[in-house]
Amino acid sequence: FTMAAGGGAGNKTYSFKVVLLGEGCVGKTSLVLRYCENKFNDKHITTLQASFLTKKLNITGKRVNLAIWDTAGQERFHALGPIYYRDSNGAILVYDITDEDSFQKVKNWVKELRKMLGNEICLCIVGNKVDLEKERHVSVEEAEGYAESVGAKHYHTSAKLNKGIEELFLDLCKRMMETAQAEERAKGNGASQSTTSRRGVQIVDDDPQAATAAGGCCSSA
Ligand SMILES: Nc1nc2c(ncn2[C@@H]2O[C@H](COP(=O)(O)OP(=O)(O)OP(=O)(O)O)[C@@H](O)[C@H]2O)c(=O)[nH]1
Ligand SMILES: [Mg+2]
Repeated sequence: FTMAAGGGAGNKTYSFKVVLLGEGCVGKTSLVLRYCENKFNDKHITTLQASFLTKKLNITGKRVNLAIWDTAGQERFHALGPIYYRDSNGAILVYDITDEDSFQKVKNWVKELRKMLGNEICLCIVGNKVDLEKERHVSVEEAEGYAESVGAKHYHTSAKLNKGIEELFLDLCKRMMETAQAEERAKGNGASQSTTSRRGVQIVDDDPQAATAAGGCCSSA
């Protein structure tokens, strides 16, 4: 099928997997909880291994199911990273703007992801805790310049004040949709097997007869 099958836009459901990575205590869980449940907890409850939440969106008439994987930042869990990022469509690399080391950690994740996955994953670099602007230790210019230099987009968020989070996920979804559409077109043009299935993207047509599940996917949809 093609993107236009079934009479035009509005009849597709995209399923994307997104992973959050970053040092402990930068606010990964807080960002996900704010986004999915509009909750915020002042206490730091360390994530063990990883946890998973889902979110449904409708973007210009197209349904998007997000599976959001919140990973543990503690160094002892680092080796589990590949389990969660391997088949992700997008990665959100979070640092705390008051903590320089956490920004260095983002750079390490970028290196690892580019090495393991190449350019096929949409990267977001997120400076969280912008409500603590007075204690900022990572310069905006440096962070944005770095993001641009590695082909990532940079965002400023506060899970505490619910700032920048909707924009972050919406923008990421749009980028992942563009990537999926480009891959679909490539497939339609007779290009070799798309990498879509490897990365777990699934585009399902509403028409059950035309429905196509593009390979093994993390989604239960
Ligand atoms: N001021 C402020 N504090 C925040 C913000 N986001 C998170 N926090 C606090 O930072 C601490 C750590 O937040 P978590 O979301 O648990 O951090 P995490 O990155 O999931 O940590 P690990 O699970 O250990 O990797 C908590 O005390 C949060 O309340 C924010 O935007 N502003
Ligand atoms: Mg956590």
